[in-house]
Amino acid sequence: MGEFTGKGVLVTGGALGIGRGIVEGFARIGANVAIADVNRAAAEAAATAVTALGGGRAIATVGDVSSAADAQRMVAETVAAFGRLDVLVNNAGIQPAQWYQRIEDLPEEAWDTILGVNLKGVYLMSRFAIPEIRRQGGGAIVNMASVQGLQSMPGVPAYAASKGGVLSLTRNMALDYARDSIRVTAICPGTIDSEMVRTSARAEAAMFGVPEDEMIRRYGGTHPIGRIGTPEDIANAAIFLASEQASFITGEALNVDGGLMAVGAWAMGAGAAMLDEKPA
Ligand code: BMA
Repeated sequence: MGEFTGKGVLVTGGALGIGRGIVEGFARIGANVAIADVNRAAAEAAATAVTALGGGRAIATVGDVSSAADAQRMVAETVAAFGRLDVLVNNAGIQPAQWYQRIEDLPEEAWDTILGVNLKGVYLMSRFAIPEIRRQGGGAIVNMASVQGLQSMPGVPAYAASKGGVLSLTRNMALDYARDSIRVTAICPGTIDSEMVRTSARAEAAMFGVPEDEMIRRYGGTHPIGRIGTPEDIANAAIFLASEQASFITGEALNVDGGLMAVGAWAMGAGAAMLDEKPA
């Protein structure tokens, strides 16, 4: 029996990609996991598949994290199903490829939508989850930021701003809830093999006239470790940060990026090709 057996975990954007990896990771170690997602079909399919793994139970709770009413209901449904909420993973995030634009061209709707999910969603879900976590005597919130919150790639102003905001909000929440025994941390993933990145790869592959897998290979080449990450890479970090082993860590962000932030801007240019040529 591990520390997460029977605990309640809520993962936003839990049906696909990084979120799905985190859901599976927690379920395998015995946690009951609520899969919060806008995509009902994907959330329900994920809940069935994850429950079949034989660890903790998974349920689907459908809604939009940028809506206060949905956020409140998704937290309530989680507590109704599991009787408790110990860990919130604010993972839901969007980087819509049709809005890869500089701010002069970026429609206001894009700004509001992206900030709504990626940043306001963290505020809303946390707002409703915190009283429930406090009721258990404490717990953890893990926010999905990005290396884009520390540097930026071109053409994603709203996304980059939202991720910088998530890092600031993480520090603030860590302070405000430290004495409630609620630790708040963030993860900055590099490029991860997720639906979000695949959509982006397809759009860029069409732009450069190369196959999608070639784009993925190129993304991998910019990471010193020589590949993009997997949802499991992020799930392992999220489980650690939520666990007792991280009991003295709060307000901190962990890069899980194959060395991308260590190499920095060098990876953008000739560096990427040089990394590719070097023996591993
Ligand atoms: C993520 C997304 C990806 C990108 C990765 C590394 O947050 O922005 O499109 O590849 O960061 O920069």
